[in-house]
Amino acid sequence: MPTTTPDLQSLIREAHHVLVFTGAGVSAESGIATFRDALTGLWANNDPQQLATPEGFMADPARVWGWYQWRRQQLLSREPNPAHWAIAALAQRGASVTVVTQNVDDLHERAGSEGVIHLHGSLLSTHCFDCAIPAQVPVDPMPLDGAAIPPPHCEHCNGLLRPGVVWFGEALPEEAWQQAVEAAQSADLVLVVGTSGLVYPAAQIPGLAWERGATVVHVNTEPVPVAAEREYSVVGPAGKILGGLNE
Ligand code: BJW
Ligand code: ZN
Repeated sequence: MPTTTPDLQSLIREAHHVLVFTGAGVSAESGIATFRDALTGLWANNDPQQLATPEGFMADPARVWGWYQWRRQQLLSREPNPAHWAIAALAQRGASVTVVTQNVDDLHERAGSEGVIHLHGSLLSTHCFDCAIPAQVPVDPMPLDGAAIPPPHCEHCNGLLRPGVVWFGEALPEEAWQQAVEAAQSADLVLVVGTSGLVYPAAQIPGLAWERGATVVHVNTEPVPVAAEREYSVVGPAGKILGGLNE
């Protein structure tokens, strides 16, 4: 088991294809709550069965819609942090870079990353729960607090509109998943940034790359157990660790 800290600068310099696989931790320093952090995580105070499943939506659509509208409004007032900027800047260094994110925010895009692959959808998109046709829903002008708001109806079938995110028990978007698998198969370096790696199938992506010979580096505020050769854990906030790469 490698115990040394990897020289990230040289790993990046030598890589041909860098896959950056991100989770909620990459946006934590932008003020967006993670899911599973003990005190501040969204699931510390909310039941994911009620808020992030199709069954939860059917049981109480207004509660779920209100909660997501509040998160969407909050996202609009947040900014990319040094981790997002550093990830976008990797593409200027010569290597090809693919960003695969589990996040439903748009902070990678706002920092300048192109072609970001979203495995769990987007807080900013909306579609019909029944017919799946996309819809445009303006942001609420009034400040929200997460309280219940009845969702608007679909103009095609009168079904209820829902947020464009992937809930538990739902399939990941097919094209995004295929692109992520292909990126994992051709990457020679994977930076796994700010994810607990608990949610499947997304969590398989770093391992797929590792099986094909890639080096895997976890950047996380918590130590990540590494059982393998070519696998490292760098402990610290993503903004500090990755932001430091461009200094
Ligand atoms: C920092 C930091 C800083 C903090 N710097 N680091 C039993 C076993 C295995 C699987 C299953 C099972 N039972 C059910 C399943 C399947 C299920 C699953 O995996 N469940 C597990 C939880 C057990 N998966 C699914 O249901 C998926 N779909 C599926 O399997 O479909 C099958 C199917 C096929 C065909 C037809 C139909 C169905 C879908 C999963 C969808 C996940 N959705 C969510 C919500 C999105 C919407 C929303 O935002 O509300 O996605 S859940 C939530 O978890 C969100 C995230 O993308 C995802 C991953 O979380 P992430 O990003 O890792 O965040 P955290 O909070 O967990 O971790 C943050 C990390 O950052 C921590 O490590 C911190 O230490 C670190 N950190 N600050 C660096 N500054
Ligand atoms: Zn519809």
